[in-house]
Amino acid sequence: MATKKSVSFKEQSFAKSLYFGNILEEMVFPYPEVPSEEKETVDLFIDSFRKFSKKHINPREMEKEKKIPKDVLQGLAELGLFGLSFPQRFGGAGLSNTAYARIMEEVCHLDASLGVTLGGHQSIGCQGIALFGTPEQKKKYLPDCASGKTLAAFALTEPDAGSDAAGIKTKAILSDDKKYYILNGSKIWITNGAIADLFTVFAKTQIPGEKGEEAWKITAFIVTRDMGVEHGSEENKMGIRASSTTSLFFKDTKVPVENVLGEVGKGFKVAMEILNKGRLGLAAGCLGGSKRAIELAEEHAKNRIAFRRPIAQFGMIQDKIANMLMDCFANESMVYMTTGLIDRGVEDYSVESAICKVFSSESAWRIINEAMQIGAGSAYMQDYPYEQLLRDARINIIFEGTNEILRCFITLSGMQGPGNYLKEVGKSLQYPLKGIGPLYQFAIKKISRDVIGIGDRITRADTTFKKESAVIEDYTKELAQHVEYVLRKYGKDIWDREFIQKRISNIVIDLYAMICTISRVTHFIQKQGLEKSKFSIHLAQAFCERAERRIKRNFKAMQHNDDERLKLLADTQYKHKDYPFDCFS
Ligand code: MYA
Repeated sequence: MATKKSVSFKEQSFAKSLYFGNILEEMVFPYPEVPSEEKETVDLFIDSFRKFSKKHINPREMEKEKKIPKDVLQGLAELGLFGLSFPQRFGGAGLSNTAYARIMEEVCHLDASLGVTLGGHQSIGCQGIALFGTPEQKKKYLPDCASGKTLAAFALTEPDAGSDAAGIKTKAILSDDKKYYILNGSKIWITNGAIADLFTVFAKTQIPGEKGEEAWKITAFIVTRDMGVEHGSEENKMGIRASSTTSLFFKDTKVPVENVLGEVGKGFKVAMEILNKGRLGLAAGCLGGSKRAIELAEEHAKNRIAFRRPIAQFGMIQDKIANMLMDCFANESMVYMTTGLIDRGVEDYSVESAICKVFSSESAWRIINEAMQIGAGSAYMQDYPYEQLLRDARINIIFEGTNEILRCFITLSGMQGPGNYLKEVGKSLQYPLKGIGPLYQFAIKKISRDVIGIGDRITRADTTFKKESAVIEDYTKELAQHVEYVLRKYGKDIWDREFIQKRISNIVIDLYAMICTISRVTHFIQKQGLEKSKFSIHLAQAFCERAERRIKRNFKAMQHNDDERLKLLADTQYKHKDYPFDCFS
């Protein structure tokens, strides 16, 4: 009888395994739990933040003034909020990824600008030093970053390089004495641009290529303001107005060679790894905003009387509240599942983190928008917090990787595994002896999936979720079949098939959301019994039912769609300057 191979947490990616049709349930069951000592620490942070904010923070006022007062930043620094996840030996609080996310959630529950400032600093601004810094760099820079004495920023985006991050033009040329890199170029839309003193900057450096030719590759640098960094004026933004967003300019900025972060020429990977972490902080922030919106909407719905009843009792309001809740619950389950995976040592969480960012930002947008509808006329007025919440939330779908590029990433990165196997299988058939290894491995994966069923069963979910588990199993199998089909059909041209990428990413997002949700509620049931878990069981089942419908639609549309017509419509419109119809012509 076949026995399951034990899964090494560190080497696996749960989301990527779905593309092979495998469900690595050992990774997602049991739902990760925070040790009680860390819970106490987080409670202390949250409690002190709440007390401080009650006295000193006025989100509406900060938005009007378009800045966070210095004493607020100072107060947050004193509370230890600038170095939450950095090691204690460098002055940080040494919190886990889960604890960090929980505190970011709390901060953004109050105000997104605060979250963006703190996140811009430690999720991405100086995160690179913690992840890739040498012992000297960490010793030199992290303590001041952790204490809040130095505020940090992440400088990647340029006028001609946003989603296509590899296209940056800022150059770093090694000085003749080889002691400095001279930076020239500019960056745009940099969070903390005007208030930061330390920047993680990405620039192209000249590297000898494999055949002796020179190639320009990205390198990451730690740049401090005093090396010569200028910033532009504050951007006038739709939301997160109290946070600082400016351009940055480097004009013959001399950066010592010791300030190269990671390896020369390997800066793209440095940027991506930082963003993998950053996207989770953002997802946790969106969760905070979503919870706030639900609370506001609920309060309004209970108190607003129409037709002699609180509007909370009307079906259309109940429908909204229920949908907001289940989206938020699924989002929360995914975010803390993913941070839990990282805390348990998983190294590749890039796809999971992108999934959380996409789901979180879009669900927050839906939830806040629905809260606004429930709050109706009042919510539209600036005297109430809804409209600021809505404006603040919009950016999340855009920054730290637009949701469009992240959907491409989720699909293409996930397909890379099966793609490589198929490529190797192709080679194997050409050179059967040399390729016996890959061919054998692919066959094993395929047989284990299609015949024996290894790795495609959910055995650890509570029996309450029998139906949901079966749906995940069936659709994971179907996903792998579709992946194999499109890879065989399009080969590497799949990168240019965005309609397909969108559908596959949406299926994977929903599968991940479903499994995280049922794992979490299974954990509740084991801890507190069925009766006390009823509310969460209903939430999970309601969410899964909707996710199932979406997945079904997406699979169906893989075969039956009008993608070509949509392309034609867009291309035809591009030939016109304006909207070409008028009811009078
Ligand atoms: S910061 C700016 C954000 N910018 C972006 O996110 C850029 C988006 N673009 C990309 O991510 C990349 O360019 C993509 C790759 C994905 C499109 N992890 O050939 P490739 C590897 C690990 O596919 P490209 C901001 O907004 C890949 O496997 N590795 O590259 C501030 C390959 O490796 P290998 C990765 O086609 C906001 C290699 O790289 C990853 O050029 C402030 C090349 O890949 C990855 N993820 O494009 C926020 N991706 O060669 C403040 C790729 O070995 C905080 N690779 O095969 C807010 C918090 C609070 C929020 C509160 C709200 C309420």
